Amino acid sequence: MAADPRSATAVAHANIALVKYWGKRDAGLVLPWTGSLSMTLDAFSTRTTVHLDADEDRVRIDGVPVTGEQYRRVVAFLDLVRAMAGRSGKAGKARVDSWNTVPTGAGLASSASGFAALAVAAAAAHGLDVDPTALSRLARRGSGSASRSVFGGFALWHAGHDDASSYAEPVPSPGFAPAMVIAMVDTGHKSVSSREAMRRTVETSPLYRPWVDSAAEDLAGMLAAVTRGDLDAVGEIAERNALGMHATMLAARPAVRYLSPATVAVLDSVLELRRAGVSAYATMDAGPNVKILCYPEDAGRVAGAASAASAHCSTVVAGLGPSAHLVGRP
Ligand code: 2P0
Repeated sequence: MAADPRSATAVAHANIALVKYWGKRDAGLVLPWTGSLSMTLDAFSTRTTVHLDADEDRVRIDGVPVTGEQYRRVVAFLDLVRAMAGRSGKAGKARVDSWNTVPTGAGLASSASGFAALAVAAAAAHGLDVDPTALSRLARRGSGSASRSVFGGFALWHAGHDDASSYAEPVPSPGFAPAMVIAMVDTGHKSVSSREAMRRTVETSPLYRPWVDSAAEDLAGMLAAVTRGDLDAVGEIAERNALGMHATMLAARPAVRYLSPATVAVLDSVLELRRAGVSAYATMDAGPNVKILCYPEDAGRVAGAASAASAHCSTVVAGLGPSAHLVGRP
């Protein structure tokens, strides 16, 4: 039995994958088919407080009570933490209060920062003594990409083959601190969840297996490029990996298409920048927004080009963000 029930607050930041996670081989344990590598951002975070003083689990995001599937997902995660702490029944029921600076469910990694913050806060509230690897494995059970938001800077999520071997770890990148321009063309809630989209892609897309095969080469190349701080190599691999991921879902049955005309207009602006000699490379996740990797000194020009490309595009310039961490007792 762990220490007496208490409260904890944690902050975690969003991460954007440069080599993507897309598809599970074990949905229960959230084991991916491929390894992935990401950059944690200093923009977009989640701050979550867990109080172990409730009769039933209560969850609020941005002040609004969470219900339905989203609630069940959080409760299943809290059950995991309770099991780790040796608590069962009513013991350890939680009040969870979460505040996002990420638009929720818009392909801007809200579940990554959300479950990383929840993992850190819930483990601390239960008095669990867990190292970063164990926290990463725990966060993974909430949402795959959350395994990477446990770490700041660059993080590599090893696909692994079971619960113990599937975790993220930091990738040292001395002196390499690119900017990422987030070009938001639509922050509305996505029509198909990434969870459903990747399930459909794995089960029905004839392009899925070739993408998995190519991902191993992308991951090895990305690891080397990040380690030596080669922005152009990082960008080239990130862009081809993301376009390939979207190709797999376009070929799913029925197709999943997150990319909109505004996405394509911003992608065109990135190509134009490269033709003009600017190192700028795009990646897109489960939504229409575009994330553009560049040197910090070019970020203003890149943001301007993206804004000019699409009428409703707003931009945020991000750098490397910190690890998920506790922020003291509420
Ligand atoms: C990624 N994405 O690597 C990829 C690229 C979206 C596109 O991880 O089902 O919310 O909770 O494990 O982590 C989004 O998927 O999915 C995601 P679950 P998650 O960032």
